[in-house]
Amino acid sequence: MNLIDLIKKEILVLDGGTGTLLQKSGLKSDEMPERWGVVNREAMIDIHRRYYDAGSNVVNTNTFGANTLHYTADELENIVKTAIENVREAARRSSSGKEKFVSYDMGPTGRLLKPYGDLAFEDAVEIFAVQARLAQKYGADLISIETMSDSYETKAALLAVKENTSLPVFVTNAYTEDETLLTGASPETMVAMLEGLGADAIGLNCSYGPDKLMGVIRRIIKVSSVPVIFKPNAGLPCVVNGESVYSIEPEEFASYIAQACEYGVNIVGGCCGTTPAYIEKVCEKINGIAQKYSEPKNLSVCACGMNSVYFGGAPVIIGERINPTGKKLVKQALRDNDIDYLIKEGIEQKNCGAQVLDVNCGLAEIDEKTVLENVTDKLQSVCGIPLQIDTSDPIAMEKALRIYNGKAMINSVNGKKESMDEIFPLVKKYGGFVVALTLDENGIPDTADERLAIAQRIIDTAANYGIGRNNLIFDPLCMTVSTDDNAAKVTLESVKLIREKTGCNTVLGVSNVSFGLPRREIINSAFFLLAMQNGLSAAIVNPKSDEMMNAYYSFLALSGFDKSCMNYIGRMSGMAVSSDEGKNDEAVKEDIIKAIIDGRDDYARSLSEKFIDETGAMNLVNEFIIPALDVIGRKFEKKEAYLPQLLMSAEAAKACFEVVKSHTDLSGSKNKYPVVLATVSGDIHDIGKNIVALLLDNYGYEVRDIGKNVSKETVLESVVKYNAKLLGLSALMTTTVPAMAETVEFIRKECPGVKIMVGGAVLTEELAERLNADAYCPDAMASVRYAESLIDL
Ligand code: B12
Repeated sequence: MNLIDLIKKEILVLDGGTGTLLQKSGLKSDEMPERWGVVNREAMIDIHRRYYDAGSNVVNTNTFGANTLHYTADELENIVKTAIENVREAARRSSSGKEKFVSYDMGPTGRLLKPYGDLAFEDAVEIFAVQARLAQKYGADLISIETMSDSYETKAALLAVKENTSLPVFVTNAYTEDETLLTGASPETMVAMLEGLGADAIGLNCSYGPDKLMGVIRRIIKVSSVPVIFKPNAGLPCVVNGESVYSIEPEEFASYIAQACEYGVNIVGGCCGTTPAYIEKVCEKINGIAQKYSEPKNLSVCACGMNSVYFGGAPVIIGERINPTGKKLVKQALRDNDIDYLIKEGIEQKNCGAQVLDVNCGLAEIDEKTVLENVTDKLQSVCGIPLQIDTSDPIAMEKALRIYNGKAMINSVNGKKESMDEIFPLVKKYGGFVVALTLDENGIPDTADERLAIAQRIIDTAANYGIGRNNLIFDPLCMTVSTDDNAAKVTLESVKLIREKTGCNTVLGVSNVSFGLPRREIINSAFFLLAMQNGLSAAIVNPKSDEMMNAYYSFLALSGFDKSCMNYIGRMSGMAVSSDEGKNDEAVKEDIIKAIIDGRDDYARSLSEKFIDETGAMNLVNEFIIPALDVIGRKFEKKEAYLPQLLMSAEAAKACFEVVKSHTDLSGSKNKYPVVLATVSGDIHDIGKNIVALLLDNYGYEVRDIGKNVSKETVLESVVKYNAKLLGLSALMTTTVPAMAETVEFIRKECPGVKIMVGGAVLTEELAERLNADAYCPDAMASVRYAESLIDL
């Protein structure tokens, strides 16, 4: 039976972990598992066979890390071919009477994608594409993308599979304890994005034991229209007699899995620590539980790399400001490629209450295709809310949708055949929530009924492309009332009619209504209120306009969307505070700090350049850069910010730091003595250590900064090579304090003459003493004082 049909009938059983079994069969810790599986075929086939015998329908190939980053093209091809044959052979040898499928296993690259890491999105797509083509060539029945902890990399993998194969594809992510991916995406966001891209089943694997993951799996079940996969670990590992032992036994594990099936999970299995014994128990416990095949949820949603916005409840605000039409400064910014200006507009709109940002770069004199892609890329890395890709050029639209991390809003399609032919294939391929304008070859009709008729035609055509009406949001369009007395009235009727007759959401660019009239915001806000009262689901407005947002928050409070009027009260108290306009010194300081917190590197750099003479180089470090990093660090700790934001802030801090460097006089004579500086092994924080290096350099020391994540052996090598009198070690995490302890001990033993100072946010005087360091330096100045004290020794 075909795999997808089988899932409709019964709960599909995947395999369990392979790592432990491979080790038991002889894999050494320094061997590549994929290569091992090619050399030790019989042992490999036996592991797979045991899973089929235990009751698995689907067994994964031993190809988790089989990619071009780890293997040459020739070896990779041989690995994929052999790995698939191994599972196929195991299926043949198994005595189980169940339906059996061979799944090509696709794990993450192990690298972070740009802008947070160094791997370009298209390079990631190509790495996965090579594997996908081989998987299909050598006869896999499906592809399982698994253990992905970044939404953007997950998209790269899924896109590669869809573009290069016709195989069914399962996608599972690894979630953290706070129910997000490492880079911040929520389960709802992952479902929105992966469904949009055409995954056949979605879920989670690895992470923790099933007990800790019930919350995430229920959130996935609630929103997913495709089958849901649950493949957790056997609890948490602990080391007993040198061996990893997992905390959850097969019986308990299987009970959790059975419970998850009762909630609506459709595909089950195990990850790290699970064995054929777990799968056997799972099969026993789920026996008799009926498959609750996922019903379409018909949600209307868009998403960015972190969160999702749903439509159909309280109206959604879409910020209109990143659009050159009628905006001189935006035009100029687009001409000058001043992306930072657009980012500032984006952040300000978000802070004023926008939930989605419209992005329109349509200006005749620029290359819209390149600029829209670039602006989309930059905005999505710092703004943290979904984008609406707004262009009439389908090529520009595709480029932006391709690199978009999430499920975008798309602006727009209309009732003309040509428009639907161009836009719907893009919506189908990349996923998207698309604005549909009720106009066609004959223009915009005069009556609400005719606009409804166009909407119906668009719905029918979309259905032919496999796009549900939940992914359409109708814009019945509004002309100005200054030239047509009925313009607003017909539009309001259309909003109501389309909502009632089709059930679809509606959106309006509200400000069109007032072209040619004085005091436009007054009539705009009145029209906005009327439209919301007629059922408008979203509005493209200026969130920086008080009139519009006052109308919006009043509407929410008056219509029961604002519990205890909390948002209304919050806004009104916030307004009183933000009315201070003057840009005094304090305001400048706030701007630099905010630029770092928001991760705006260009802006942070330009502000630093502008004000460094006033503030002084070290003040810029102590009063701006460090406090800003403290704020983002605290937000990270409180889960108000995620790793991508931390990374973007660190980049912005670095940009300021470069300015500090270029303004600091490093010409002082280097006649003091050699100092080696390093951040210890396992720790990649180096901003603090760089400041220490800068200051010591400035004071005339011969600084040898050997970088971050440095092993104790390398530290020793440098201490000897440079004949250092003083060694400075940095560590910022509790987890890297042991590495610091080892390094100090090692250097003491090998090089007893060298003095050691330590620093970094986790250290204290007491801890430094325990580590047997000679000095603890709470800040960079302390390192200079300590270095000075050694001059005469
Ligand atoms: C920026 C930052 C990052 C950047 C680092 C970029 C870079 N190139 O350094 C990025 C985004 C990459 C990052 C990654 C991670 N980070 Co981080 N990060 C921070 C943050 C916000 C600021 C650190 C900083 O630069 N401070 C400013 C500098 C100037 O201060 P400083 O380092 O303390 O240095 C001063 C003194 O301590 C002293 N000093 C420092 N070193 C030395 C050395 C010597 C020899 C001397 C004499 C003095 C000295 O002088 C300096 C100048 O005055 C902190 C939060 C915070 N506010 O501390 C978290 C923080 C350190 N990170 C944290 C974590 C958990 C991580 C990650 C594990 C996140 C993840 N889940 O992946 C990864 C770690 C990866 C790894 N293996 O190292 C935690 C650590 C928790 C803990 N106690 O263990 C923190 C505290 C955030 C938090 N509140 O949870 N991070």
